[in-house]
Amino acid sequence: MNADERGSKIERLIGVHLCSSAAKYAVLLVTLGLHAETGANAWLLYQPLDGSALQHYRQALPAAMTALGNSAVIASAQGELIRGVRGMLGRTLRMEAHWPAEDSLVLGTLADLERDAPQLGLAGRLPTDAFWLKSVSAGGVKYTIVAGSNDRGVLYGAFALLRKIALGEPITNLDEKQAPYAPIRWINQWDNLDGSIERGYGGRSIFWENGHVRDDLSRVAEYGRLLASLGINGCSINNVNADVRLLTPEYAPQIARIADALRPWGVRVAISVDFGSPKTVGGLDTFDPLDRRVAAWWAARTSDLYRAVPDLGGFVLKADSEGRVGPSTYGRTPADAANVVARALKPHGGLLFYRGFVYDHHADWRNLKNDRARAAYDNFHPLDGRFDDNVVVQIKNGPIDFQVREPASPLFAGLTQTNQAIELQITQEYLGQARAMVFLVPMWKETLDFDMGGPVRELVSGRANHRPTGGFIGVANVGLDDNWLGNYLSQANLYGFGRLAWNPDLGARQIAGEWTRLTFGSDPKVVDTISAMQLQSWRVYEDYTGVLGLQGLTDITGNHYGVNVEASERNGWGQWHRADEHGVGMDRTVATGTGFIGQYPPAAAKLYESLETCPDDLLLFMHHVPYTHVLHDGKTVIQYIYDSHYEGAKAAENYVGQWKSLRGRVDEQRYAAVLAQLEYQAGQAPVWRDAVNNWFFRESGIADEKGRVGYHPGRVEAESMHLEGYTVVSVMPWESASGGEAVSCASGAAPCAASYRFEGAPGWYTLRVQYFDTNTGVARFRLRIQGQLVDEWAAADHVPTQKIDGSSSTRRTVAGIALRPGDEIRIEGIPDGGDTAAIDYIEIESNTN
Ligand code: GCV
Repeated sequence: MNADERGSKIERLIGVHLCSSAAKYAVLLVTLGLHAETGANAWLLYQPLDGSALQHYRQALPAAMTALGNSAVIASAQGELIRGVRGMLGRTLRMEAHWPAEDSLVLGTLADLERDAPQLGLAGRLPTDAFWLKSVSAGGVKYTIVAGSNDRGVLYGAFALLRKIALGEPITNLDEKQAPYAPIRWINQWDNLDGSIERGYGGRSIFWENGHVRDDLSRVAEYGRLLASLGINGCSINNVNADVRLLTPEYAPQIARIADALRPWGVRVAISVDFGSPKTVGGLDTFDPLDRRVAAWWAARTSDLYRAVPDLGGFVLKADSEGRVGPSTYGRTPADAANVVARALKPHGGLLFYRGFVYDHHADWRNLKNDRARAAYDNFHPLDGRFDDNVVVQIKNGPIDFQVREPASPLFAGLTQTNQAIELQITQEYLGQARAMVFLVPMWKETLDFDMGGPVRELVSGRANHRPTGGFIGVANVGLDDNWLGNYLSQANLYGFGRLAWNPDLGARQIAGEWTRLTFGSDPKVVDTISAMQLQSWRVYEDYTGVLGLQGLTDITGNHYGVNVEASERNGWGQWHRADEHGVGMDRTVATGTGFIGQYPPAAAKLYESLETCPDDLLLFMHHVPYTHVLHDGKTVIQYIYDSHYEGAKAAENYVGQWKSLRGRVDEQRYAAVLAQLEYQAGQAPVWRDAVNNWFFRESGIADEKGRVGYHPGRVEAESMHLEGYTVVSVMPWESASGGEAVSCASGAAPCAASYRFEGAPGWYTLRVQYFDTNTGVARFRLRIQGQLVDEWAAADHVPTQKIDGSSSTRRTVAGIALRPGDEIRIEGIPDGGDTAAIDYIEIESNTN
């Protein structure tokens, strides 16, 4: 290979062409040290090293690289090493087509290395997808070997080597073998064929638009790269609420295009299918799983698909759940349903993922013995051992539905002769929807480490019961947004999921630290601050949205986002918390309740059944208690509710200051975007705090012993202000607005104004305007003090509501206002479309600093 050929091959491999001006620009940015980051490369930034680290790794790493094998996956590994080393060390590895006579990086499967380079003495076996990083000397030449059990293992080894450099870990005298904890390390995407994504907060689908696969699949390949860097080896590409069209012949070549884009990264594609397909698209008069024609249809259709995508990973099936048809139509079981599809996949090596999320969403809420939490175990445990060996029962981490805190699903222990996988939700459906910082790894760790006759991680991976397969599935729902998930900080959850799927023994602290270093650089102040914020964020979010196992007190029949304490009650969805004037919590005990606790193995059941031993964090998930019940920490339930909501909201407010301390240490683009996100969260948290606390105060009649609930010094309700054009409206639910009311400017009445005469002491103040930003238009606001315009802004956010409620409630903070007694504080609202420039209140806070 001549120099030009080598050069262009490298460019092809790394997918970059450094034309002269781009190269100059890149150099300039490197010099400045703080690139403007879009987030597209997530944790694969390969930021330039400097100082002694740069010298060290330049010396430690050879100049040349060779690879045994020429598969697309091995080519990805080579390309990634070139890209990463160039980024971090400013050196371009020279590719050698032949066995190198100089110190080199050598890539290959262990089998190829044993065969082609016996002099290295590398022998043995590695588990599937495992890698071995090894420093070897032979004939006076030093080799850094990246060996894999297969091509995928080589790719994972390449990423691991680069990660070591980025994290400042040693790469000399290497002898490190790593094998994945479980075979299944998959992503599910809930993308619809029209390009929308159910519970997706990072933009439109990277796979689909207008009913077909996108022409441009470059983001799919980039996604494959991110997934491969974590060792993720499968991805389902459409919503589990599956579109039946996907099984029609015209989609096979389209699915094949996605598979082609992901294959170089070792990621196998799977699709979600609809159980009614034999009838709806197959033209049969039935989809009864025990009907021979149905079995034949699944077999034929599956074979057709495998002709187009020979390495298809399999199918995901949601049946008899939330309106999806299933085997119950014919009185058949989930095992009957799973097996008929699994048998069609079996000859092709495919897996059938049958979702354990099967429950009745029309349950009678009046019956205190009804309990949705029981459903997965009740439906699947009796069938244990009756599923074929290429069926995997895919079980959500908790028995309800990705709430802010749930116990581990008892079904993990309820299947010992059936493959299973844990389903974790990376997309933050019930956890702030990419608007709140919530690092989910600590939550996932609690579940994976929970002992149910063996830790959950051992049960789901198949290790505990010696199953042929098992593992981890993450619902990611990335989209076309540059940063994939709608904000920069949520990327830590995708990273964390992948790292845990590879090795669930890793700690949350380690994962947070790694991710921060890889994503924001190694400045210790940055690493410490962001890691600390991430590590506290789940508890903070829980503190102001759903404590003591209450789950999220959100609008569960609507957007799953804003506060709505009673939305879960008096309907069939079964997310009841059963709060009334006497007490709160679901009685799930065996003794007096629904019996859910009895689904756990004896030790866990004993722990939860007794009020003495049930952990406070899950108390109200397991028990119904009076508000005066005293927790292990010595507080009453009601006081704990009040305190934690104040603490959570305060901690959310503190994020802003913590983040501001990083100004100049994080590139301006991410700094500004994260700051805006955290300021928004700091304004949402008090909405939750006040709503939940006021609701429980009214219900229980028990006052906050610290006197805060219902008392807000400095707050002036908009409805008590002097109104011009604005009218007072009742807000539903009442707790989502201060005093249950707001003022709204009917369109056509524009502009409206609410004013207030300040009578406090002269001084410096911070003004907070709590207003509502619905997604029905872009209202504008002006703040005047004594006629002087001091701020104006547009309500241009896209919160998931059209209503004046807890979801749209947000705030504007204006610091540094000098007020004198008699000053008029005046807010003018200019409505737009359906956005009525509604205001809840203002808060005037003395600020002498
Ligand atoms: C894809 C919850 C979500 C649904 C989701 C469902 C599931 O109910 O709100 O959007 O549907 O879980 O996991 O199937």
